Amino acid sequence: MSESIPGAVKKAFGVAGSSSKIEDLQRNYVDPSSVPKNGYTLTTDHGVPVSDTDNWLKVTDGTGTGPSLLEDQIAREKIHRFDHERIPERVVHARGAGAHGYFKVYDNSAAKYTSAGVLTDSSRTTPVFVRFSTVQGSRGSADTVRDVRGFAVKFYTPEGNWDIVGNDIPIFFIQDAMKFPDFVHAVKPEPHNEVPQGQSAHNNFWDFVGLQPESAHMIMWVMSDRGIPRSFRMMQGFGVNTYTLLNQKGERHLVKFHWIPELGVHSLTWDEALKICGQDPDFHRKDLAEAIENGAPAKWSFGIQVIPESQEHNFDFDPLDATKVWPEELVPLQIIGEMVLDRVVDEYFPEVEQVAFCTSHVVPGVGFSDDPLLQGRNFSYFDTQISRLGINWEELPINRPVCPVLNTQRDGKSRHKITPGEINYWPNRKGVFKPVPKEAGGYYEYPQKVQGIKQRVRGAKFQEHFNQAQLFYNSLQPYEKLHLISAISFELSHVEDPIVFQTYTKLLNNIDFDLAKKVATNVGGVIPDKPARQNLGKSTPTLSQTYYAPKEPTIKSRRIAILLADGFNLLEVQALRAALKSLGATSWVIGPRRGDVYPAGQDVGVGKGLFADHHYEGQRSTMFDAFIIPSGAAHAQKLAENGRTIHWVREAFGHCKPIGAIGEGVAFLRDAVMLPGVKFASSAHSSEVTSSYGVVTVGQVDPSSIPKKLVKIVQAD
Ligand code: HDE
Repeated sequence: MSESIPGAVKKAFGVAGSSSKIEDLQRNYVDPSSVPKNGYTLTTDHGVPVSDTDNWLKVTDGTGTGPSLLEDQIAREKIHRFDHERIPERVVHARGAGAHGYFKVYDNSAAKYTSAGVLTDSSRTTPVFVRFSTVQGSRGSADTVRDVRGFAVKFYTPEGNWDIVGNDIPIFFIQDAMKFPDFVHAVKPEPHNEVPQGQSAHNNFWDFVGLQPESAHMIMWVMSDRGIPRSFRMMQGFGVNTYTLLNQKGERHLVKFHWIPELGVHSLTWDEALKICGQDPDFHRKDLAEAIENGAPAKWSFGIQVIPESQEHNFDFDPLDATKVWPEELVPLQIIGEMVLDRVVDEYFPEVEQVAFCTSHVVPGVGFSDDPLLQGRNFSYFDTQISRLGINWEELPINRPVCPVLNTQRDGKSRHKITPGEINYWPNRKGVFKPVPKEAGGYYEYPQKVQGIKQRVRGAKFQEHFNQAQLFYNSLQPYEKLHLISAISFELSHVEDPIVFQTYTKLLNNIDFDLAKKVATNVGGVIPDKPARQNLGKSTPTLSQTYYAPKEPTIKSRRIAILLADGFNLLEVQALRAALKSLGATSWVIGPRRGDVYPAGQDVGVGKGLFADHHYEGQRSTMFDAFIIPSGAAHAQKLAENGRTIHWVREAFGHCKPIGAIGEGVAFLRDAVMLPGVKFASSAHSSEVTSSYGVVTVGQVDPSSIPKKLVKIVQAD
């Protein structure tokens, strides 16, 4: 490849993040830098060279104005194409971001459960494409809203595509797929005024979930910090539904799929989430790309929880009920592999918008269960892809498998493939399109015995809705409980109809008395005088996101700001940046202007200062995980005279961010910012002071040691 090839195309043809799927996609890449053989640089869609793409054909009298002519087929083509650029957005999960990567299993330990090569063959590297999404908002909504996040993974295996269409929360709002349209209508903007966008804080949603107690457990999760993740890269993923694994011996196990992020599970604070919605609505989308492009691929370990079919009825919950978790002390999680996302997309629409997932897409060795939510999903996804993309959606580059697709299915709108030969049926005289026996790897259904009465009913254990909602609540850290109480209170405060917020505050009393009292007091609901149900006091550590902190604290891929004014200490800042880089963090200089900021003792002049990435108004403290104020008398004085920089620090402190300061930077914190509850030693050059709010101030120390101190605190965030 020549050096002149632009970045996007070079990436496409280069080795980074290459896989059989990337090579497959390259077949469709357009290389804008390669001059076509005919020498044309701009053509119509039918390849005819275009001499003017700016002026519609007109009749003029020489002045250049006059009626435009409909006969201009080149202008018409351009407008026609534009008019049809949009396709229907996804009815849910409309807003998303995606990346390419790979999946590997560590060994063949899952072979006792499944014959699927993707889960048992450790010599394989399976290409994947992952799309993360919010659920409620439309395609143009903000990333950091309170919502469930979609976590959909497409594995391109030699046995065909396998999709785990999951979420960042292990359970769901409803038990039976037939309720899905009601649920989605209730949570989406209300029909009379299309309000609200990107949130569930409204009458209809809380009306529905108040009358639908099976949602109680999911409400606890989505109102917890899980609903406002710091990053897609710091979320767990779950298949949610119960699938099955089928082994070589023909034995079947129930299974749940889990993804655990290498960086731990972290959230924004609600105040940050609200502000980022306005400051940078693409925060999560950009975070994913920024980390990958800065050499910090996103990584998850992959685990399975397995229940032998014979033990399906041994629990006090039904393992086929998607509103329940399988507590890990009852069904241990077995980590068997990992997934890495190491390559950003090159064009959003053909990759992220056109990718289409189906829960029904499984490979031999993986199957379905009678989970009534999954059964309905297996119908719904294929159906929705037809309306979004057309019946030949599986031929689109991002969706097509890396293995051959051979069958008698033909025609339909926008058929792409040309299949030579006169045979399009089976059986046929030539023996083509011959079914593959199961012994040779053909997909087959487990011979499940089914008998019974046709009825519209739910299982007996599906009727219990509060035990696990309570288990989840009890498992949270005290501060997580406070966040949850604030979140429900925020939402119910936006509910105007008293019937709705009163119903919900009553319902909460089935989960926990204290929770119900606090929320009811905040929102003017029904304050209970005694618990509606006893709190059984059960908890399990794996439900709190604090459980997933990485063994070794890390600052990798975190955004650290260095707050500067003219007159700062340059050597110190250089040492800091080098130390941050070596720990895998990115550092950003925030100064009075985007451009040169001048260190102490340095003349003002072009190229003589340190380049600031943003000015104080350009990026707020909410965009960073931690920040540092270096020393320098003039710089500290200027920061102290500026209301915005003082606000910067106070705001970050309010969000419990680690703050590092050196020398006069400490004095700025102590004298100008005046953080409540933080005690400083008397000298400006004090030794380290750490407050419970996560502030670390550092006096006369080696600046390169600060990032390591920040690591611990960022981690606890
Ligand atoms: Fe979905 N869901 N869903 N869902 N879902 C869709 O399919 C549906 C459910 C999930 O990035 C739609 O392609 C039904 C649970 C994700 O492209 C649609 C039911 C879970 C995505 C659909 C559910 C999910 C979707 C809309 C109840 C977590 C985005 C566009 C039975 C395990 C995939 C589309 C992407 C998308 C139907 C419930 C996750 C309409 C009927 C539970 C991550 O087909």
